[in-house]
Amino acid sequence: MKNKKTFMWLLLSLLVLTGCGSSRPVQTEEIENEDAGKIVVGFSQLGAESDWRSANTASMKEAFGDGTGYSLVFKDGQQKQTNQITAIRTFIQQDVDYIVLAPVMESGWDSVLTEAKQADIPVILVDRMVDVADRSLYSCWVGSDFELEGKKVCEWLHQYTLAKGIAPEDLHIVDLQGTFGSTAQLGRSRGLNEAALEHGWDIVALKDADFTQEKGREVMAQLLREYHNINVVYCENDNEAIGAIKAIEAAGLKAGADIENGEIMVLSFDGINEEALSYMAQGKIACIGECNPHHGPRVEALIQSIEDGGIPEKFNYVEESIFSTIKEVTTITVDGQQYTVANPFDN
Ligand code: GZL
Repeated sequence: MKNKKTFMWLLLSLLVLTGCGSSRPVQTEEIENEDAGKIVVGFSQLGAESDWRSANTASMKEAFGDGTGYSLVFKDGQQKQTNQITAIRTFIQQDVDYIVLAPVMESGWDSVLTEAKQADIPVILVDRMVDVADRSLYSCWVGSDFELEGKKVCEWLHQYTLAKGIAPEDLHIVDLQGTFGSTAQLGRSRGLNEAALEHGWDIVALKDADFTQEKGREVMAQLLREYHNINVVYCENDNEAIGAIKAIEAAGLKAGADIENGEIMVLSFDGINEEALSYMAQGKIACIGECNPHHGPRVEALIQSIEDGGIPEKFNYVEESIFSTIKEVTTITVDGQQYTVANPFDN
């Protein structure tokens, strides 16, 4: 990929310097002197909705930033698929070497990724997945197993109820779902649904809280007005959990693990947000399923593998832990694999 771009740049520079071709000075965005010889990466990030997303963006900008052999063209989709599709079309026009996409939702990518394929530009997916008929539309994907994340947090909850002698039918759970239709939401919601069916838990309600703090607060406040038996809230990310805790406390209730004495147990995902971790230290968040945002180095390694003529693994999962300060549950087993529950404050 790089050689093709370098040749084109040199040819064009020659034309401009010798006065051949157009007399107009070349005024296009993609032909920047300092980009010559660099691998140009167009990154369509879905938004800036959460601390996890900010950490993911920082990781990508570090991996492809100044001083690396790359030139990064970054576009923030502001959580709208139409913006991401426009960004990809811009990358195609700019004839970047690679397109990296963190898709806001799974559906709706077939035509624009077909355009990228027809332009012979490899697409690498990061974080979430796309649901396309033709998997050759992307070279590879790196991210988390979101259903496993959900299974781990739910197994932690199951082990907690066993340790405390809480009957499964006494759990009344609300699911504050992430951005509806995103891979993270689909996987984490599936994990809860399967555990509830297996253990006989009561799922009181499921509501889209879009991975944001404000929506988490708003949705939890509404649910507390509608239902008076909620004793577990399953937040599909930390920002939602912070919002839910603010709603719980605004309603004069208490976030905590003492379900039998009226506290509302808060479960969450990510483990990035300092405020969420401080809530865990205060006992307001009982368990967090880790979700690793540091994909920059992994995406860079995949690009290098392709540059070196290799064919990377199609799906590349990151290792993740589970966090809690509650001593009753120290290990969990999911799908035959044992996981140690880590206390994030143990140094
Ligand atoms: C998970 C990622 C999710 C995070 C949220 O990989 O897609 O989106 O869990 C973020 O915090 O908004």
